[in-house]
Amino acid sequence: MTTARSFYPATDLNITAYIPVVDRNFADDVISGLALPQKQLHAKYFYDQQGSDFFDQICQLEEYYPYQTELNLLPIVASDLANTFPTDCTIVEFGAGSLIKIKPLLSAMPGIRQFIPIDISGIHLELACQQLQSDYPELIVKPVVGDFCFPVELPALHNQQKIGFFPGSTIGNFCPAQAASFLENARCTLGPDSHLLIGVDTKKSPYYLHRAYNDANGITAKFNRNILNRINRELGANFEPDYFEHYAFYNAGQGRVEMHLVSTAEQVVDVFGTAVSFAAGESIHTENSYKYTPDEFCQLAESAGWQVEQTWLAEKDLFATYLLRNGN
Ligand code: AVJ
Repeated sequence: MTTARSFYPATDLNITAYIPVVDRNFADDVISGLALPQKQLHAKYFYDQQGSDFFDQICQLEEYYPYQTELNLLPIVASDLANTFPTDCTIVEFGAGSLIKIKPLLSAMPGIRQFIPIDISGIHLELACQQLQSDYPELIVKPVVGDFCFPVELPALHNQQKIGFFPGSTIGNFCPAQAASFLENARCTLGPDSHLLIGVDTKKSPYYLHRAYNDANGITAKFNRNILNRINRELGANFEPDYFEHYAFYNAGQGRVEMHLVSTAEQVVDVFGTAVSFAAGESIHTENSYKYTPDEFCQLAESAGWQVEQTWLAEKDLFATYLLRNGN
């Protein structure tokens, strides 16, 4: 109920092959997003196989500080947490991607028995799990392909201590109200006495933020445009990605980096049988990446029923990790 199947068995027709069908959720979201006065696409649709690969390349960029900054902080977090969670813990990671950030936790916290990574990109997740399993043969790995924008059904978790893990400031893709409801949902999913370890990008110099989303090699631009290629591939549209410019800037009033794709010409695109027209200079808003001061984030977490137990700030306050506790 959380993920749309993109294939179904054609048993009625007595054919053994699976017939690909268009993912209705994706198609409907794209059509309705492009019908808005400010055209928009949901950032979760960046992450097909190709988009997940581009995102991995972004993480290797010197300009994209959140990745390496958080990765440097996690061994410290993990050694602080080793005593808090000594035995029989299950970690549930939301938006697990390439499964790199779980490694410092697994290495320093022997109490982690079981790992449940949730990701929207099935093939990417499967490959990453195989790799992780060979590095940590004792670990029980139970991947779940799903969209954590909706409540995700987890495998039965009996009496283990549950720790949610949501690194990378992925929460920044939600607007604050959605972020609060994500946090509430996660609290219900994880249950009483659970914890949530969450990485959140901080507010900082707009120059520094701008650089992180406008890298010199244009990888972020490729990542941004890939969403149009994906729509072409999966929904049979005829976007000409070269006629859309990557545009990213820090919107200080909203406290977020915005990414857009700006049409360089007046054009009409056929999307799944719907004609979508663009004026020259008109944009599709493809991503928000909200930044929070520690005070702002603690308030948000508390409004969603979590208590903030511990805060770790990276060098120069470039990034923050919080340990939240479900008091209920
Ligand atoms: C994965 C959503 C945290 O917002 O910084 C990176 C995605 N977009 N470069 C972010 C992203 C452009 C990233 N998140």
